[in-house]
Amino acid sequence: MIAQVVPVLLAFGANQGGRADTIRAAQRDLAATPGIAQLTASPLRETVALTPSGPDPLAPKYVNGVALAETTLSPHELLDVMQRVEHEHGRVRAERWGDRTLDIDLILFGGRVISDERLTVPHPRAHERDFVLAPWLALDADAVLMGHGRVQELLERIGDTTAPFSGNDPGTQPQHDGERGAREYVAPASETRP
Ligand code: A4P
Ligand code: MG
Repeated sequence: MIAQVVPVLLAFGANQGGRADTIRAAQRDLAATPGIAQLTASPLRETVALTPSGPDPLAPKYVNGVALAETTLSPHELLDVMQRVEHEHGRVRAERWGDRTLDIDLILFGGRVISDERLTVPHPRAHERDFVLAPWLALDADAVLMGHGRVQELLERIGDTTAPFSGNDPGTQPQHDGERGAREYVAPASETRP
């Protein structure tokens, strides 16, 4: 049987350590994983930490971004890969919405609606998060979030508090993400066809 190729949207967040380097390394790891191809990453944004009691400007800021990709993995196989990559980049699950070196969320898996004990897709909070919508819009001006409509309109409705990330985290190599343009091909397509 030929596996079906499904477009997916992944969201990345980090507010500890070398935030941008960790996200870019995780995206490279995902792009090199069998069954994941055509990974295209958004520019990164710096964002205020959203905590269970609301935005906290005093908490360590996040770097956030999204990536579009294609996969022949099942949703749960993809979640396993995402959680392995989180773990390899030092993610410790301590408290919900707690500070983290890396969080990877599955926002969309093709047109599938999934609701079980491990996975809720489309991601139930994506439509109200500027730190997901803003980088997604930079990647795809026509993006639509299934069940909620155009990303541009959603972002206008909630307001965009995110900022371009062009700085460096202490101890990391200089990078100027904001100058690279909206699309960054993390791995050549020829190397990563599923
Ligand atoms: N899970 C269910 N659905 C999904 C999905 N679509 N994608 C399950 C990924 N995981 C999904 O996740 C807990 C469980 O959710 C997983 O075991 C998986 O089976 P987690 O990553 O261990 O915990 P978490 O991330 O703390 O919880 P949660 O509810 O996923 O939080 P969110 O919604 O990801 O929010 N502020 C800023 N500025 N930027 C951020 O990126 N992120 C969060 C986390 C909070 N505040 C933030 C940011
Ligand atoms: Mg998460």
